Amino acid sequence: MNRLIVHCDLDCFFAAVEIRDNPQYKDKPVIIGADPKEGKGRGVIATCNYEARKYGLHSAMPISQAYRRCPHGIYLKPNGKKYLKVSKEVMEILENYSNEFQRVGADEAYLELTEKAKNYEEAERIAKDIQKEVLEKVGITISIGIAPTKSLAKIASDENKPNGVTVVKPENTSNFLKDMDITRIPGIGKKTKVYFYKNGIKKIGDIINTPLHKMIELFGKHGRWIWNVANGLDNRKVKEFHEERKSISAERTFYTDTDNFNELLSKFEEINKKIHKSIIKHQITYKTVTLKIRFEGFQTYTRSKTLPFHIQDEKYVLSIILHLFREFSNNKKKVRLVGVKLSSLERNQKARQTNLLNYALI
Ligand code: TTP
Ligand code: MG
Repeated sequence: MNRLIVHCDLDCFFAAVEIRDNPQYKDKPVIIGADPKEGKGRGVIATCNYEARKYGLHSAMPISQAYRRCPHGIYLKPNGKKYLKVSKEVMEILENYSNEFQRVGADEAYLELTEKAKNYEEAERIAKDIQKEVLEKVGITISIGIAPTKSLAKIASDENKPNGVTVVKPENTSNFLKDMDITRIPGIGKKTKVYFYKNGIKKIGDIINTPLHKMIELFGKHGRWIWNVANGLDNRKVKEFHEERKSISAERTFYTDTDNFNELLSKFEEINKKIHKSIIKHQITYKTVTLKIRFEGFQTYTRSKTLPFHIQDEKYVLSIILHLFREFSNNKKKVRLVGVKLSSLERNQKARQTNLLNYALI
């Protein structure tokens, strides 16, 4: 089935925010980064607007070099706090457009519209709505790519910057890619490209025309990955939270060790409530519930229960925890610490509501 993946990337993000707040800079080259100190400054450019890019300026260029090329530019120090706030505002808008949302860094995000949009035309209309809403509410522009895979959507969002929408339908993929320099593939930078160039691979079309086994022979695993990208093969899902996030947990230590059941119960309730606040906010579901318990003398135990499906249910988790806790109820020692961990996380899954049948599964 054809997927509809949208990649959004703010245009010259830091510079755009400064221009929004200082409209007098609008048509001037604006450079955000280290202080140029009239050409003697150290450090680099964080970003610059498109006007400054006309002078060959770009991110990571030494600021002294930038100053030589563009001494009349407006040089500003970054204001990280402000950009973080703007980034949050933009992400709040974007995540309303799909339940399958993945933020990447401060100014990029993926949305999966496969379920939501009937076809590429509808996805394009949604992309234009996104641009309009971001501009109206936040005051900066965003470029958007729509394609059947994440890597193609990212390449597409970069195609018509600033303020562009680029649609790459599955049947147009190789036409869209074939004349591009290989550095347009995310992950191939100026340094890595040399190796590919040496082997006669300069354009993405060269990758498409090389058999997979040859790419693997020449470039190993990396060769397989870029061959897949170039051929529109990339199954990665759009996730709503970072892949590194494997679990959500919390624990509490008692002021004084205890064996009072009511005290233990209220601690479990407190921890469980705290975790679920975050779980609900991020629309996460889980399959595994783990109890952690530490007795006086530092003996620590964990016990887990994995369910056959993902759920999001605070009461149900508490009942599992109490069930797991039963094993320790005859322990003569007092409890020093209790913890709860929820893992095997997933997002965008409809959480099953608890019913009596679920309880029977404990
Ligand atoms: P990018 O999206 O790479 O750049 P950009 O948004 O400024 O420009 P474009 O229109 O090409 O997307 O990065 C987003 C922000 O991250 C950028 O505004 C500044 C910051 N950044 C750095 O601080 N250092 C860097 O080397 C890069 C690449 C970005
Ligand atoms: Mg950007």
